[in-house]
Amino acid sequence: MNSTPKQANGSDGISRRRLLAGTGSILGAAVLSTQVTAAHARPMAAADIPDGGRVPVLVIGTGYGGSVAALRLAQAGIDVHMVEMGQDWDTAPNGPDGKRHPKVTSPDYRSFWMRTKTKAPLSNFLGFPLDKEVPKFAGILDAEEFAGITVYQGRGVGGGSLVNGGMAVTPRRQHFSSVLPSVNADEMYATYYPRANSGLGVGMINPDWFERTSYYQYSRVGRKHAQRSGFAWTFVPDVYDWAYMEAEDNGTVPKSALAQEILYGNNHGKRTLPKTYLAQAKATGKVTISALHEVTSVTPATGGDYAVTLRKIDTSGTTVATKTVKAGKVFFAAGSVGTSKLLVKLKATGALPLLNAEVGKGWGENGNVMVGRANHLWDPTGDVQSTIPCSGIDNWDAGGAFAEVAPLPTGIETFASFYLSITKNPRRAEFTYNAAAQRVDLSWQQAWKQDSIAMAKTIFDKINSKEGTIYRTDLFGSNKIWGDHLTYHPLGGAVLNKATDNYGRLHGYPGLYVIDGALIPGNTAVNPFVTITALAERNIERIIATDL
Ligand code: FAE
Repeated sequence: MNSTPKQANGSDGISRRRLLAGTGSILGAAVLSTQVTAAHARPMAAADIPDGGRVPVLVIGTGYGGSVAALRLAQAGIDVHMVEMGQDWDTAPNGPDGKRHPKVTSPDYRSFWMRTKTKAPLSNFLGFPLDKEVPKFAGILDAEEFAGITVYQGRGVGGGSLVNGGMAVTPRRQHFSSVLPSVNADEMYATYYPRANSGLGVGMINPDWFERTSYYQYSRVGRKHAQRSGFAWTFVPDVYDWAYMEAEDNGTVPKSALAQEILYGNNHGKRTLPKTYLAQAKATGKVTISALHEVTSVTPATGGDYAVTLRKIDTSGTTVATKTVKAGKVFFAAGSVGTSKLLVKLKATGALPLLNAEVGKGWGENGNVMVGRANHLWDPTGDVQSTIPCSGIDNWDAGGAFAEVAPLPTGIETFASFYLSITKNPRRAEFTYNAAAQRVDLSWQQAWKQDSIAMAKTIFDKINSKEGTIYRTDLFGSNKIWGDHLTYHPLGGAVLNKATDNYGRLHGYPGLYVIDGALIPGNTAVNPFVTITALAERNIERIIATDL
C-alpha cells in the first residue's frame, strides 16, 4: 500500500550531474525517433464510409460533443456515421518502445499531427531547447499555429480525451450565467452536469493516498504555498481511474500516469472517450466510425439532404481518396477550431451562404497562461510526479484566476512548481476566410494575454513574495516567464444562441447542428470538457425529441 519512496528511485537530493543527465534524457529522446516504416502503415478499416453512399446522420469529429451526439442518437434507434480526421489509436500498431503511446519526455513520430519538428508546450528546459525533428505523421497532438496563438488539440478517435489531463471540473453554480447566459442553469445542475459526470466516469483522488504518495509531493508543495498565502486550495476531480493509479504506485499494474504518459496519450488508466461514451455508442451496433477521413465541405443537396465531401488520407497525410456522401442531418463536432474553420470557409466560399454573421465570432482561449516558480532547495517537488493534476488554487472571485497545480514530470528533481491558469480574460477573437491564401485566419493577438498574466499574478506574485521565491525563466524560451503563446482550451466560434439557436441548430440550414466547444463563448471559468459534455447532453435531448 505504501507509495514509492524517493530513495527507491535512487534520488539522493540535488546533484548537477543528475540534472544534466536528466536533461540529456529528454534531449536524447531524439535517438528514439524512427523513420515511419512499412510497419506503421496499415490498410483502412472495412467500415469506411463508401463514396456515393447516404447516411441518416453524419457526425464530424469524435471528441466530447460528437461522442455524446452519437451515443444518444444511437440509443434513440438512429444509425450514425462518425468521421474523424485522426487515427483510430485502438487499432494503431505499437511504436519502437513496444507501446501504443510514447512518454511525454520521449516524443517521436506518434506525438504530433503532421509536423516535421515537435512543438512541445514547454519549449526549453535549463536553457536547452527541447524540440526535435520527426517524420511527418498522423500523430495524436496537433499544435495548430495561428498568427497570435498556438492551439493544442487532440487528433484521433476520441478527440481531446486522448491527450488531455482528464481534469473534470464543473464550474461553480454562481459562475454559470457568465459561461452560458442563455441556458437554464437549474436544468444544467440538476440533470445535465450529473449526466455528463456519470458518462465520463469522473472520480476524485483518495485523500489518504494523496497525503502519502511521492507522486503528489508537487501538489502538496503547491497546497502549502497556496495556503500560506491565504488562497483557497481544492482537490480537482478527474477521469483517470484513481484506483488504477494507486495500483501503479503499488507496482501491481503497468504504470501510465506514474510513468510520464499524458500529452501524447496514456497507455493505461485514463477513461478516454473510446472507453466511455464511444464504447457505449459502438455497443448499440448503430454507430460506425471512419478514421483518417477529413470533412472538407458540406452543402445542401436534393430532398433536404446535405452533400458532404471527405478527404481520406494515409498516415503521412497524403490524400488517397475523395468521397462525397449524402446525409440527412449533419452534426459539426470538429472542436471549436475545426468547426469554426469549416463553417467560416463554407459561408465565404458559397457552400453555406445563409449562415449568419455570428459564425466565426466569440472565440476565446479560456484565459490560459502557464508559469513556473523556482522553489528553495529545501522545498523539492519530487523527482517522480504523476502526470495527472489533482488540485487547484481558486482565486476566481478576487483575482479572476483558477490555477491548476500542474506536474513537471521530467524524472529529475527540478525544484519547480508549475501551474496552468485559467483566467477571466475578456478578449474575444474572430475567424475570417483569407481568400488569397485559401485558409481561415484567427484574429487573436499574443499581447491580449497580458490580461491573463495580470490575473495569474494575483496568485503567484503573492506566493513568491510570501515564500521569498522567484519565477522560472527557462521554460518557455530563454529569459521568458510566461507561457502566453498557447492554449489547451479553445472555445467558441459558433456561439450558442448567436450563430445557432439555443440548442445548437445552425441558422439558415435545417438539419445542420453544432454540438461541441464552438458553442461556448470563450470561457468556462474552469477546465472545459465537462461543460462541453453537459451542454451536448442538454442539446441532443431536445434535438432528438423535436427534430428526429
Ligand atoms: P475535440 O475533443 O477537440 O474533438 C474534435 C475532433 O474532431 C478531433 O478528434 C478532431 O481530430 C476532429 N476533427 C477536426 N476537424 C475535422 C474535420 N474537418 N473532419 C473530421 N474530423 C475533424 O472537440 N479540458 C479539460 O476539461 N480538462 C483537462 O484536463 C484538459 N486538459 C487538456 C490538455 C491538453 C494538452 C489539451 C490539448 C486539451 C485539454 N483540455 C482539457 C481541453 C479539452 O480536451 C477540450 O476542451 C475538448 O477536447 C474539446 O471537445 P470538443 O468536443 O469540442
